[in-house]
Amino acid sequence: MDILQDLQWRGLINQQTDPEGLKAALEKGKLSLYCGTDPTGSSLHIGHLIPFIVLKRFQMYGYHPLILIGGATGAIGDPSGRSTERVLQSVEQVEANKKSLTEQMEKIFGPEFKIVDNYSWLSKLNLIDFLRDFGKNFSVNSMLSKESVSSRIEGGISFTEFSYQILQAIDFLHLFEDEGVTLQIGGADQWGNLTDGIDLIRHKYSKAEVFGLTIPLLLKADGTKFGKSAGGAVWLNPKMTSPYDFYQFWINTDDRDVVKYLKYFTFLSREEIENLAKETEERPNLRLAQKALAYEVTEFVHGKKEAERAQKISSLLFKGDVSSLSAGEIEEAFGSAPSVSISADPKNIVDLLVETGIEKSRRQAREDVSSRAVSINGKVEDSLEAVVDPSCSFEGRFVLIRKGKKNYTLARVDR
Ligand code: 629
Repeated sequence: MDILQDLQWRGLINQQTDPEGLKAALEKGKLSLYCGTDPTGSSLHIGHLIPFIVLKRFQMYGYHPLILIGGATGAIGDPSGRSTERVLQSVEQVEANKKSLTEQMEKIFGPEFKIVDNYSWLSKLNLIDFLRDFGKNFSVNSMLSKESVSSRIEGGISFTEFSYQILQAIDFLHLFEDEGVTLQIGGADQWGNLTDGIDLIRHKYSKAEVFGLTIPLLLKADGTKFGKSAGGAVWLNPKMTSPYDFYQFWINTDDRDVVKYLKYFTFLSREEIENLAKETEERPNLRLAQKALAYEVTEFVHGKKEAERAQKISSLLFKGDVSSLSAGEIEEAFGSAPSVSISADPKNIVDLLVETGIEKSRRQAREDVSSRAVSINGKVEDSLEAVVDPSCSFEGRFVLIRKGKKNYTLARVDR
């Protein structure tokens, strides 16, 4: 299988400017390509990840990928895929975001990925040169016809965002000249920006063989937006979405989506993915495909140690075996569950449930305990006389209270 067949099989190709030409160029061997992202936030989320994983796939086939962080374009705002004008970010904000995104990319993709910042060339352009050297090559009519602009004519678009496409085109030209980059990839929303770059390069170098390739927008089987969990976006920054929550997001993938995600997000082989597809058909309740997906993506983003830890927490919780978790693991697993604080002294179970607000009344608390609906640190507690000693569990730091099937409350012990 070559890279294009691989991408095709994975369903990762949306549009290509010149499929035959790109195929021929790839067959020749060496080729450099890039994908950019703007520092509009302090972390990437899993939606951003797709084209960068595609970069990695190219690298695995021996091509040379570059990541561009848009220090300049991030200060302008891409109208692509947006229905309303963006609020300008402050220069300091762009700077801070750029720093975190660069670190994040370095951590995930490693030192063999070159990272460039378009601020280093775009900030050197002066207005007169910009209009003379580049503006002349853009027809306003064609700029207006781009989906990113035409969809905004009615609602309005500023000159700032309207000009964005020229900047991204200059980037492609710059990377073509300086780094020999001949292919730009991006999500489907980037098509207009990619083709602008190719047109600009061809204005100057009429015989240049340059290409654009876009990746389909990922849609979920149930029609809702990909990449959102109950708590909002799924971030790559472990401080914003813990590795355990990240793992959990993938574990919860619908059977109808799981094979597609394995193809998009993992480096498992065709054979491995086809086996998991068969497992999902024949034994969906084992959720082997979801487990493989969660492990692989968590490992790619957070590393082996975190992936194994998330896997362990998840399987112990599934078995209801919380007592084998460490205090740190409890904190990670229940960090987003409701939490209360309690004192360190031993207390009666009914008092505990009422004082923490888990139960509204003593009567209700007694009823739930007697009917075996309450468990403490993973064990059902049905005696009304039971005493809970916070110093006895999870290094004296937590008591984990469960009411009903899965309503967990994490009681943090005051120290
Ligand atoms: C200068 C800036 C370039 C090349 C690209 C860019 C960024 C591009 C953009 N991308 C999106 C972003 O930054 O806005 N103009 O949020 C985002 N991208 C990943 C995918 C995308 C795209 O980071 O390409 O399609 C989302 O899946 O929206 O010289």
